[in-house]
Amino acid sequence: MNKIFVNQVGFMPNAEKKAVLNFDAAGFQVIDANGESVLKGEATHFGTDEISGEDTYIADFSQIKNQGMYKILAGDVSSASFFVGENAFDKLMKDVCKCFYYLRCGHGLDKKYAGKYYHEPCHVSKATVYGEDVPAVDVCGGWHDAGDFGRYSTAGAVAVAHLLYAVRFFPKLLEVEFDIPKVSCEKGLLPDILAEVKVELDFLMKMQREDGSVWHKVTTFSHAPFIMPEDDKEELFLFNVSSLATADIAAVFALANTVYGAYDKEYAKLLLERSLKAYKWLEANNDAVLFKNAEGSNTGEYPENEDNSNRFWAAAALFEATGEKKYYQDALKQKPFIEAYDKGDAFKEYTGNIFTCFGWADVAGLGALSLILKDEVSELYEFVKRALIEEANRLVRNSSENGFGLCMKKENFIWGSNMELLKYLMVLTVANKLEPKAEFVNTLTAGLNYLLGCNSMDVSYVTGNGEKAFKNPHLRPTFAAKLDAWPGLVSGGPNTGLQDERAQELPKDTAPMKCYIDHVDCYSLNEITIYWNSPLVFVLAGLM
Ligand code: G3I
Ligand code: 9MR
Ligand code: ZN
Repeated sequence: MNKIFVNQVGFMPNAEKKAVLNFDAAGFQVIDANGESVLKGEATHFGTDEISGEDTYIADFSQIKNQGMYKILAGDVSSASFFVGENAFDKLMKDVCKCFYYLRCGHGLDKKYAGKYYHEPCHVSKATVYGEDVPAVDVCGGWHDAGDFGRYSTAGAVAVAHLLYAVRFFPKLLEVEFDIPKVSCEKGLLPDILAEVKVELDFLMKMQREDGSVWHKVTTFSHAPFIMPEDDKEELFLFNVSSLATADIAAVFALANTVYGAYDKEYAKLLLERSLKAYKWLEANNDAVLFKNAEGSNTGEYPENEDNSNRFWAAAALFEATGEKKYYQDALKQKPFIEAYDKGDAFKEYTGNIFTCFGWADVAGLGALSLILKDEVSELYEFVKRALIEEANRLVRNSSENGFGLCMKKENFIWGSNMELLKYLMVLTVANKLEPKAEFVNTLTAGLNYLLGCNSMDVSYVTGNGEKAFKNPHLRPTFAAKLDAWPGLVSGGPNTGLQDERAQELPKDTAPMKCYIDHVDCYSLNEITIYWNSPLVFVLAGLM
């Protein structure tokens, strides 16, 4: 079918603006809200690329700078409408941030803020320590991870990190208000983003044992059916501690110490104490303590093969927070291990430089961000700075290989491909701060365009944002309550792995960009998680 793919949300006035046609039109026009044609142009033929399988034509309408709503017309085909203006992403940013509030676990959501998405207190019972004969533990609070009700320490720490690094790099994020309950602190009220993040930090503190180590996760034994969170009354289990979770928590508490220090000295002090306590445990336990699901349990595993990138991040974050050289030396010691591991990983060539990875498993990139913030010239600083810039250059090169200007290769279309993309957009954001370059900004813009509708599925991967936004996330509460999904959720996106039953109905030779179905059953294509929303906050904060 003839289609015009375009970012369905909007563009900043000075941004490069491109749409993609999958047919040969005589020309295209940009139509404003009054139906007037404001620009006529020719689309350039790019050809067929392997990620979309479409024969693409690129329509450049960068000249459109006046604020307003527009759409593109070519022959008898019309695109979705979109906005051009300085505040193009204001609603999107608020929506994306508010999702963390809707995912809160524990004390229930207040109707005043949650409206129809209100729910009763959930998962408030104490959790049994799996396989140990000790009293049950209160770990009430935090955010549900995703479409499921699990709460996982490494995933939570990484989501918090994206948000707090965003605050550090782009303090304007502190001004974003998204209608959540206010929280007092020594200096008055916390900015909304910090009030929301504190919910997860408080929970993560409860996940830390007396000895400093951190439980990998708290979940029921098996995933709940599609019911409301308050109806999930199965026993909660705290599964084993891992050095992965312990290192990630040491890192994120060190980062939070700096951010919260400006608002609440007592809270910041507590965060640093907890970070140091986790770090001491790591020092006393040099061998990696990895994680495997208990026999028969099917909740998220978040497995990792090594803990070097986690220890690197913890050391770098503590170096940044305290200035103590010892932590710098520790980070430096991890570098060769991470490099050796990276060399042995067949996946490397697709994910890019491991020191620029910000995912739930490879967290060395988060350590890099701490070193960049520290801004102290050193071997490691120079190394990560170059890694970020070289990776950004690689992404620019990737973007010339397809009609969508997308910085992804076919191998990036795995479970959570939209996060692969968002991680790349974070790299481009930081690289552009280090060494501003038009190509970095244009590649970033094209990536955001893809997420918001300029893709061969013709869909915006953020709920409630865009005329053709996806509608059926794999998400328990809204499905159980028979409600539309709340706005601002980022879908996992296309995944050639087709790792759920319904996804397997797609033909085997489906192009990577089209390995997607907007169906609630498709957890490997259409789930949502906290750490797919958080990098979008980082990227939007950068654009602000
Ligand atoms: O690292 C491998 C690579 O070597 C391989 O070539 C490539 C292609 O298959 O896959 C890479 O591994 C993928 C891995 O994620 C790393 O990104 C796996 O295939 C893929 O199955 C795995 O998916 C993870 C999924 O859980 C299943 O474990 C997702 O990243 C992760 O986001 C997701 O997390 C779930 C939680 O378990 C439970 N809560 C919901 C959440 C989101 O779906
Ligand atoms: O709903 C679960 C989702 O959050 C997870 O990402 C996914 C993989 O762990 O598992 C989903 O639960 C499915 C379970 O694994 C198998 N039976 C069907 C469940 C979804 O309805
Ligand atoms: Zn809950």
